[in-house]
Amino acid sequence: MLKQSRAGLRRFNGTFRHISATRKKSTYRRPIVPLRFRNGVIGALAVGGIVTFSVYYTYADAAFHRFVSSPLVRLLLDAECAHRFAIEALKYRITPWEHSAPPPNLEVKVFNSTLDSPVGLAAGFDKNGEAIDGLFDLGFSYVEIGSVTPEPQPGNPKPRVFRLPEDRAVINRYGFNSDGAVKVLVRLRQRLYGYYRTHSGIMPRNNSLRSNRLLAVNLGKNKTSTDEAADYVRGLLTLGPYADVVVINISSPNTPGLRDLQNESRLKALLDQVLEARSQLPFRIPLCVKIAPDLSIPEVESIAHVLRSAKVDGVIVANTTVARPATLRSEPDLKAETGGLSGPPLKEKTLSVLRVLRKNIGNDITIIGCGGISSGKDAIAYAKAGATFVQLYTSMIYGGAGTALKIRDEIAAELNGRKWMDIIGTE
Ligand SMILES: Cc1cc2nc3c(=O)[nH]c(=O)nc-3n(C[C@H](O)[C@H](O)[C@H](O)COP(=O)(O)O)c2cc1C
Ligand SMILES: *[C@@H]1O[C@H](CO)[C@@H](O)[C@H](O)[C@H]1NC(C)=O
Ligand SMILES: *[C@@H]1O[C@H](CO)[C@@H](O)[C@H](O)[C@H]1NC(C)=O
Ligand SMILES: *[C@@H]1O[C@H](CO)[C@@H](O)[C@H](O)[C@H]1NC(C)=O
Ligand SMILES: *[C@@H]1O[C@H](CO)[C@@H](O)[C@H](O)[C@H]1NC(C)=O
Ligand SMILES: *[C@@H]1O[C@H](CO)[C@@H](O)[C@H](O)[C@H]1NC(C)=O
Ligand SMILES: CC(=O)N[C@H]1CO[C@H](CO)[C@@H](O)[C@@H]1O
Repeated sequence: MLKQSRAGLRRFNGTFRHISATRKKSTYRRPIVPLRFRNGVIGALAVGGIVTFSVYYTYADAAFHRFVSSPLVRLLLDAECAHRFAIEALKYRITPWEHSAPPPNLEVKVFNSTLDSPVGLAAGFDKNGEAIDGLFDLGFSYVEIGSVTPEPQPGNPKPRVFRLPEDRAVINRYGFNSDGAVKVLVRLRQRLYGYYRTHSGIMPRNNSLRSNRLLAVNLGKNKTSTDEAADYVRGLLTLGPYADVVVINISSPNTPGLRDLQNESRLKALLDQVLEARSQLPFRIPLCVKIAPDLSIPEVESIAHVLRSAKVDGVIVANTTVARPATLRSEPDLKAETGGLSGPPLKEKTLSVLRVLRKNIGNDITIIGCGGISSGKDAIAYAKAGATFVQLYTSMIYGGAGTALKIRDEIAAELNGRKWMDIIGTE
């Protein structure tokens, strides 16, 4: 039957017969030894290629990560899946790492500690403390996990994160999805036990478990909570012992009521309660406050006044913005999504809030710059405006795994031998 139909096909299509005949002929003629030899060469080249590529892959600043893997992830996955994928990859350490230490002129003295570079990761990327070591490996000198809420909560319905590629920006309304403080506590303790096991019971001097690096925990409040101070106190007492810095949030458009905290008397009462709780911890842990960029000059002045009198250790300027700058180039539908906007369109606004704050808050309180930083020049602009070091998030969404190192190298090039500490507040 089959033979018959094949013959029919041959009769029907002369070209087919011709091709199959040539193919058969050439295969028969190929001598067996050169074929093996050829396969051996191909095999050796393939193994060599895989080994070379594997080594190349481990370099976080390799062009591959910036121009191939990161765009590919953005092409294939929506914003939240890409985020989840990145966390999983960092958790299982299949991500690249830094192969050289930063130059000594990038050192930052802050919170009675030293950071080996001024480039940190902002809150919201590793919300549940799953990928801390992978993130330090990427070259961040400071990693802020969270926001962690006291109880687990799911956040807003999906979709809740949107990329605005034309603006290299992001809009998110995650709404503080969190595993909750207890689960994060378990992860932080497991990480610490891992350190004890591999370092024969040596007590680490800090919770980053790295030389000249700091681990911060950003605390949030539950959506349904009626007492934000109680939520922050609970977070501080639970997670504070496992952090080098604690950050509390006094701005959020997605958590009802949080923006109201940016009011002098309520803010003072909140900070007093949190600082009182801090005194119960065995170590004095630096406490920072994170503010929104959507503040008028009088509001910033009043916040500066409260933070100064409460004696917080630092201020992170700033969170995402609820505003939509006129310069946005993305489609109207996309721009209109509810949520906080992050990335370069935020930078000028944040810088101007930072300048007003710096002028009003005195020199004892550290300012950490955050918002739209995607180059060494941006980081230096923040330092000149008064930031002791900087954090980023959105530029890593577009720049991939090598972003921290790229910015670190660009800062070193811009500084041209000067010390980072010498340019702070010089504008
Ligand atoms: C997807 C996403 C989630 C975020 N989640 C949090 C959060 O949980 N807590 C927080 O304090 N800030 C959060 N942020 C704000 C960032 O920490 C940062 O302040 C802001 O994005 C500005 O920096 P950037 O322009 O470098 O991203 C989030 C930002 C993004 C883009
Ligand atoms: C740094 O140390 C000094 C002196 O011990 C102390 O007064 C100050 O509060 C510390 N600062 C921080 C941020 O811990
Ligand atoms: C943090 O602790 C580790 C482990 O003890 C230590 O090597 C490192 O120098 C410490 N880093 C800072 C910034 O204190
Ligand atoms: C923490 O602050 C960030 C930014 O200010 C905000 O997005 C987030 O909702 C806050 N989280 C909580 C739980 O308050
Ligand atoms: C602070 O950041 C969080 C996370 O992006 C966001 O939900 C919140 O709206 C921001 N708060 C502002 C812009 O006041
Ligand atoms: C701040 O809050 C207090 C108490 O809720 C209120 O009386 C006061 O008017 C508020 N101030 C501003 C500037 O909103
Ligand atoms: C302390 C507190 O307010 N906890 C709340 C946190 O959020 C969950 C879920 O939204 C609530 O069930 C808790 O009561």
